[in-house]
Amino acid sequence: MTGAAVEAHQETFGGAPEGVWAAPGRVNLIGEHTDYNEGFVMPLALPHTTTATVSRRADRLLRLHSRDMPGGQVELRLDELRPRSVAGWAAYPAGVAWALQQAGHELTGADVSFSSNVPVGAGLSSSAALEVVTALAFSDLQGLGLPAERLARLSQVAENDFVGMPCGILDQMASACCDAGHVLYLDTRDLHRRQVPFAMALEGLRLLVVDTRVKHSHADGAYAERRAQCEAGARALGVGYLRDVPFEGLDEALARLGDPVVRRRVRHIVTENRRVERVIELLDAGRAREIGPILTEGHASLRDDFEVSCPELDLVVATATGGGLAGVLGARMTGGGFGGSAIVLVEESAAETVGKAIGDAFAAAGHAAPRIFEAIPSAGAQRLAG
Ligand code: GAF
Repeated sequence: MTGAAVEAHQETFGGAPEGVWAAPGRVNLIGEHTDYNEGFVMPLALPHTTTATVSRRADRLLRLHSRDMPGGQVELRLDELRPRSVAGWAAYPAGVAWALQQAGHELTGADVSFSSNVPVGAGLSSSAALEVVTALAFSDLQGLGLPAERLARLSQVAENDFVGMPCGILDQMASACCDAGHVLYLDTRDLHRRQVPFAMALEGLRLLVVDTRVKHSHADGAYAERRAQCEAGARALGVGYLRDVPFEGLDEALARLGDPVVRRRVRHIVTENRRVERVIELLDAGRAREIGPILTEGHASLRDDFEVSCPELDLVVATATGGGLAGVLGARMTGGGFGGSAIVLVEESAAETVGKAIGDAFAAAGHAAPRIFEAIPSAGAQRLAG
């Protein structure tokens, strides 16, 4: 991939790049919609990455090219970047350049060529991969030496303030900070984190990703609405964030909420944080097989209380966990929802049968065939060459 990326850079910009960087997509094992409530998440990086070949320029121009996106080269002036001034995929790297400058870091300009095999629109953080690879490359090339969590934070600022999507920090931290063979246990309040061994193959397990290939059009608006509902819940309960509502005090908290929708949203967040704690306890105790039912419970909460699932995601989970298949430990949607991907934890010996059953169920329901692959916990963002 590196050789082809270097060649593409040369063809596009007429000179060799100074380096090649990569940042991965992710799945989240558990802890969904908790990040903007200052709660807990547990992602793992995928082997799928976005690479960037970069060479510096001295004239404060940013020339961006993607081998996967139509439309050719995008040329921008660093001094003219303004929130929401760039459309399409280029908004993500441009937003990172803008966020770095807003934070007081000097950029001189750059030629950047991107290439990616992270599925786009699949809820697997292709946007975060694009942001984080840009942040790391610019930090390295401009000698900024920014630590991984700072790269993640600036990438989130780019997405929140430049692109205009009010996401939390789950995806950017996953792409910047994951380690191969591990899940990342992250407290989004202070970004305290711990790498937790997750060598499924050694335990005879497989984590399947099922990309439903659907993305419902209302996803962005509905995400912002969920966030606002959580903030309303926190205000009504007199806490800064829903993270501060203890699981033990949940019933009492729910009884104080008049709005049934807000009540459901609060219940999801508080129980989801508890589920992350239960999963981490089991993984720490070397009992990975037992996390399955907690994943499935998490799906029900996202479907019924948080209302961010969709028929295709529910079909994956129902088919996998409905009782007819041996070797399924648990399943849930992963990421923001309203389409995108689900994960299914299975015994290695059952992986093929389960994948086929899900494919058959999609065909029977008249849905396009899902894309199914194994989630191999992989490395976070890194410099590949140069
Ligand atoms: C999306 C967002 F970008 C994340 O910040 C997170 O909230 C996730 O949905 C849900 O857990 O991926």
